[in-house]
Amino acid sequence: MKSSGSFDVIIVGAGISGLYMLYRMRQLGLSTRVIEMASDLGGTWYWNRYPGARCDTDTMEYSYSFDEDLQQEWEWPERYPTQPEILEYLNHVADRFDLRPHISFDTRLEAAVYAEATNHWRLSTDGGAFSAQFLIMATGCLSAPNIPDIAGMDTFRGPIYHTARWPAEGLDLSGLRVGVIGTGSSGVQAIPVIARQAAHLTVFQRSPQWSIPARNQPVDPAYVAAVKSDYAGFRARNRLRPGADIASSPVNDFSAMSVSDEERGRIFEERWRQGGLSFYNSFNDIKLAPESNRAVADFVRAKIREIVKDPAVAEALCPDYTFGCKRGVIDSDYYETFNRANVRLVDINATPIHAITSNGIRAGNAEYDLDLIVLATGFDAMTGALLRIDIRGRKGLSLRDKWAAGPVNYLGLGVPGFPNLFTITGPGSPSVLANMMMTIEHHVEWLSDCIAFMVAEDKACIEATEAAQAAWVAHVNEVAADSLALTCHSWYLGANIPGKPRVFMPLPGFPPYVEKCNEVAANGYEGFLMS
Ligand code: FAD
Ligand code: N01
Repeated sequence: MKSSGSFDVIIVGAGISGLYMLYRMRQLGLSTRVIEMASDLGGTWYWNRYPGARCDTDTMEYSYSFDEDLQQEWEWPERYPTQPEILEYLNHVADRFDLRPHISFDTRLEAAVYAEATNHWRLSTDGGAFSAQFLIMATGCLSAPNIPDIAGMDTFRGPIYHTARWPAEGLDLSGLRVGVIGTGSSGVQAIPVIARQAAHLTVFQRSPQWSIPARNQPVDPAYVAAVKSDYAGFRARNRLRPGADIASSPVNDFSAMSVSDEERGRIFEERWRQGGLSFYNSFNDIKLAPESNRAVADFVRAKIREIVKDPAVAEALCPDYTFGCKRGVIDSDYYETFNRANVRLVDINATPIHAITSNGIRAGNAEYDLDLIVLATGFDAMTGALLRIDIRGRKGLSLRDKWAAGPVNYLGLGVPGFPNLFTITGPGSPSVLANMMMTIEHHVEWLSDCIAFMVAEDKACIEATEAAQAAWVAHVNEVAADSLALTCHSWYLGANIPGKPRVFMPLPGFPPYVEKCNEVAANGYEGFLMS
């Protein structure tokens, strides 16, 4: 339903964040509308329908925790939920809590302007005009697709699909020669499935990937029963972890270098067999200490060489950059796929892509004939969705100008100069470095409490102060400075987008962040001015 009008609260985006925010605002009795550019709800799980798309957080952890009956009743079949299963779950949540009637689909927010005289945001969309006292951006951290600018793209005679814009009706790839550009999480999930469906697959790899076996399997009923016997306690324990996840596989709280070579190898093997992102918790310093990092990197490279039969292909698949400096990746048969006769790897560092032609892709001196091209090229992460909207705060201040040298804000939630505007999972918060179900719930609950406080105290306007922003940005930079994630090219740093400022955008460490947010609220929303 398209519509327009004036509301207490407008939420942009109907993904996991927007749906829960809507639920909380309706509980407060505020008139609320969600505007969503897609034709249906689900956000990430609506858009990413590529073959093999699924979550890499364990199912018992990647679901809402706010409603005990919901979490007790919902059943997940496997260790990692698939895209259709998560979409079905989100539709169930929307129906269960009667959220759908309050969402305007096919409505893209193009511009938002703060009107000082009325303390309202005026919104222009491709559907109609809206206004609201509070504007909540639930537009997603990984929602603005990165479409690379490759010469000749419009000359290709077949279709080109980005993984996050896959046709809803699906695609029959049988008999086709497919090219995939990109080997991040999306590419690594899609490549083995496409290889099984297509006549031939060519993978264009810019950076080789560190990937750990997912070891997907049916969920163990005994494990589910144990979690459900105290789901609240399980969630509480998760929230105490830096990544708000993997309660089932704790961090070994000692250095990789504190044990013998033999013991280190045994622990890596054990975690490799268990599979999943818990491999990153094999020791407490593999992402921090160079020597421990070298040990884990050598272990994974040895695994790649063991799995991939052609030594030249194996070498091309072995990364030489810091293990864990990009977002962790897990796979089902990724490296094994390169043993298939119908799969070819093209190292585009050695032979760069020059152009897309009518027949395929020209890289180095070769032309690869293709029927369909897949762009698994990721996202303009964390800031992309926000900056694609023309957002103007006090005195016409533009968010694009304010963030020209990189995003700055307070707690990842509010930006000085932009009153009554909040970002869920904004840069400067731990969002993408943790189980996002937990980081989203935390932001939504903090924001609803803040708005409830304002209603109770008869306050109409809230705005982060410049001083609070300056201290917060300094804090984020200081915490991130220790991270090996600063040492390589990744979307955390904006390095995947030509011209984007190189700033480490997320804040490592969920529990101390929650503590800080609690403290701010307990001190009457310290660092924000309310009037
Ligand atoms: P989104 O789901 O991105 O929703 C944002 C919504 O805003 C979208 O529907 C979009 O259409 C809408 N929107 C944006 N701009 C506008 C506009 N201008 N006007 C109107 N609407 C707009 N996280 C994990 O913790 N674990 C995982 O295993 C995991 N797997 C992932 C797998 C994939 C393929 C991807 C891409 C991400 C994954 N993530 C994972 C991160 C994931 O994005 C979050 O877990 C979560 O789904 C984000 O929800 P959200 O509602 O904040 O944002
Ligand atoms: O995107 P990416 P993604 N020419 O940016 C390459 C979440 N997620 O969609 O590394 C050629 O990671 C690029 O190369 P390089 C998760 O948080 C989770 O895969 O920049 N190549 C890289 O190989 C994840 O981190 C799941 O050198 C180009 C790839 O494209 C995030 O979403 C599944 C290029 C992009 O990798 C993003 O993942 C999917 C160009 N011009 C996504 N531009 C789960 O399993 C980019 N590349 C949970």
